[in-house]
Amino acid sequence: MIILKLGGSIITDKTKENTFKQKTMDRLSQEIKKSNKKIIIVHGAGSFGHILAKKHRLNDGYNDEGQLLGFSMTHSMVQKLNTMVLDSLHKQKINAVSIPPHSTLKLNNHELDSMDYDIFKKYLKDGFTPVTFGDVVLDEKLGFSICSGDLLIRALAECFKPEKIVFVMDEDGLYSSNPKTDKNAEFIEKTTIAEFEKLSTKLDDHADVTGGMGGKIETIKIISKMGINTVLLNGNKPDRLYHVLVGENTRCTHVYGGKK
Ligand code: IP8
Repeated sequence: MIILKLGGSIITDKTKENTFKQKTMDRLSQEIKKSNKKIIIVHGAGSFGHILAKKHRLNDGYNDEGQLLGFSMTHSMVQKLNTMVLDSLHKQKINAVSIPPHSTLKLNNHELDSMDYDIFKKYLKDGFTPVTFGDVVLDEKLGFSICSGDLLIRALAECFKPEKIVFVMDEDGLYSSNPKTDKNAEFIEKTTIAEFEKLSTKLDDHADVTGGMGGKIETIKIISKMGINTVLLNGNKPDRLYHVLVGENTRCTHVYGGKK
């Protein structure tokens, strides 16, 4: 089984509120279908979640009543994005079902408090493709906060021990520094957790409320220590996702898991 993260930057235009990249999503859905793999999909919120969440300071938790409408609206927008992702998967006859975090998990001071893993297990067993996403959720200490797709990846990785975790993003993979601002940035094809620990990559892709690329790098370190391999690839380039899903060579970064 594979866990697949569709980054917010690949399925939405992060600079324009609520802009879904339908064509890219449809092509990725085709590649997922063609791979014929058992997959759990996690997608980011992109411009359907981050702009509103920042405006209403939702990751700080409950401070004033005015935030409640912001919470509700953010929830509604990420749910809309999720429906568009599902529609695209359904067009390829993938049996995708939505598992919304706001009703299946709780946080405590930004950390996972409880999560209903059985629902994922049951859907997978019955031949469905569970699709979950970055969402606003209840938080025991803060009232509410944000559950990022990366937090979901960490939790699902620990529970399911997938054969690999695939991050689909808008860069070819990892670089020694930010390729958007540094023309000397070197592409990393393969790395191990030991090498990865030394890497001081600063690849901030916009100021996400949940940490941008910095958050992703932390997540990959945690996953690698579980002994799970991670692959990062560019979803704007046709067929790369398909090649990675079926284990064929393509341009991407492999982070080999291991206890060090
Ligand atoms: O895009 C964030 O999820 P992410 C969720 O996976 C919200 O970081 C609501 C901003």
